[in-house]
Amino acid sequence: MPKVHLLDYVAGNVRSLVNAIEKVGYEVEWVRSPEDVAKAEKLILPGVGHFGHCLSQLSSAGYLPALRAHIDAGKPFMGICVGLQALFSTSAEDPNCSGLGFLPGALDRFDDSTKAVPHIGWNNASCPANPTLYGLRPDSKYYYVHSYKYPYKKGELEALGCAVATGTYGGETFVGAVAKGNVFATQFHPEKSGVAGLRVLRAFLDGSGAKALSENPPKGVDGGVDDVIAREGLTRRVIACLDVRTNDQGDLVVTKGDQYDVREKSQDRSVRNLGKPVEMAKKYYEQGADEVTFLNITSFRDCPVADLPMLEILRRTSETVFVPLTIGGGIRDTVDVDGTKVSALEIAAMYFKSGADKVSIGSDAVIAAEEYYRGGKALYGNTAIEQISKAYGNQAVVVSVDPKRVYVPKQDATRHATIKTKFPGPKGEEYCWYACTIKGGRETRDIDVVELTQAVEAMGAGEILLNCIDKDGTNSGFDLELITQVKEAIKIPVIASSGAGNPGHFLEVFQETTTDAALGAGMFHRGEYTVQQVKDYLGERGLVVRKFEG
Ligand code: 1PR
Repeated sequence: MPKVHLLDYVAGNVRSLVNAIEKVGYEVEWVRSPEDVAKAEKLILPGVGHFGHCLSQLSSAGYLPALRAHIDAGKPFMGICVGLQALFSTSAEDPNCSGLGFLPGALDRFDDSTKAVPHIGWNNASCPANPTLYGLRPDSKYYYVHSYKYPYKKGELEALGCAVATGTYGGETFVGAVAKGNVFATQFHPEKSGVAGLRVLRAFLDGSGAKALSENPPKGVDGGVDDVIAREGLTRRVIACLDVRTNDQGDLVVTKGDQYDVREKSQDRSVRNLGKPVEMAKKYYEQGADEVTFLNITSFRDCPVADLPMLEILRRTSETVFVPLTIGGGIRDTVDVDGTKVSALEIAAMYFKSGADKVSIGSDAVIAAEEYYRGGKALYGNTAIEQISKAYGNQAVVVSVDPKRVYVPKQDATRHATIKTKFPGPKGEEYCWYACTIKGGRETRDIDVVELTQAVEAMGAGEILLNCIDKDGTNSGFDLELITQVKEAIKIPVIASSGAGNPGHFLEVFQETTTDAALGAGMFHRGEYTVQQVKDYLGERGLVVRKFEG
């Protein structure tokens, strides 16, 4: 197999990139020292996390001169995500740190006054002057996850000889991909962008992208993307969620509860078995799921360090599923069966190395948020959320919330953030608040969803997976009131979850709330609807969705 060198300077969560490279027929050779860069013909610099962290790591390990030399020698170079950002001079994310300076200019942060930041999801990378630049297609969508971006100014980079593809999010047009000579970089993750992304990787690896660019060179200032053409491209994300647990025979199965009760109603009360995790994840990927989430729902009892089958599930899934994979359950400091202490960060690292792109933290986030308020909102950097987001970036940390309605007769009957509900309680109560629970809903805590989500946002969580125990498995639609309350409280993206029973429920949650994504489980597992049917339904009604490319 032909080879490509990969510079994994950060934390080792590049498993999905390695899988994608292998999928398109190349073998990864690891760069272990600056001397290895000189040996590389084709080099990929992936990037995760923080600009400053990335650049200072590269700098202290002596990589910067080697990277510049590789680029100056005219050898193929590809940067991904922070790997694109590293090509610029500076970033507002860490003004004290310099980039490679291959391109002039400073990155800035998305404006979060009117939209969720980070920008997470599927968006365009379109280059009207060169529509097939490195395998890009105008109608394809690519998976982005970033808070900082290079703002696109028509003609600026083109005047320097670049071909530029852009995306637009909340009125801000940014550089989605840039190519100049031997250098190509994407802000999006090709390895997580399904078939569309694999095409881009292949175009870099087999040299066809660079060849086509030399035959159809950038058109200078005239090749710029017109503001009028730049259109809002972020799609509505539809996520398939698989609750996984060990059944009574000891096998890991996909299950699904009704209000978190996953046992059959029949007399034997066995764990409901809806199928095999790896096969089902692949099926949803092929139906067009924009992300797949695994929740290991017995993990609050079982130590995940011993839970090698779950790691194996991730490894196998990431070989065939090229969209983001999230894994939740049991991410907290723990003690292994042999008495060894294992930190949440170490557990997360195992999951990332096995192919996860994000980890989802449930119970431990609630405990951490309670301590945050007890300590007067002080942050000490010692929570799982802070440690994992520092090492892998905010985008890698999802907090899964399991709230339950608590009805009250009056708005001020509790210290908690109440809402007036259209669905009064059993005694006609017109107000309710949402209490957070831990251990899969078994224990209710005195903290509400507003408090929890604001605390974890402050700690560095990048996204909220907002379940609702009252709605879970009911097929009666999402809890729009809950979603609205949480969306108003925070800036990070929210995934609406629990209650989806048909495509109309997805349309409703996207139209009636500002949710950033919506997740379904039971309706997909029971075969009532496919992911594709949901997306077709949304698309037919004018919502922007990603079409699956086979
Ligand atoms: O607390 O960090 O160990 O994480 C445990 C994780 O497992 C949490 O994310 C928690 O939500 C989840 N969990 C624990 N017990 C259950 C259970 O069902 N008994 N599942 C459980 C949560 C909720 C959703 C579900 C949606 C959509 N499942 O993921 O998929 O409600 O369902 P629907 O579309 O069929 O209505 P920790």
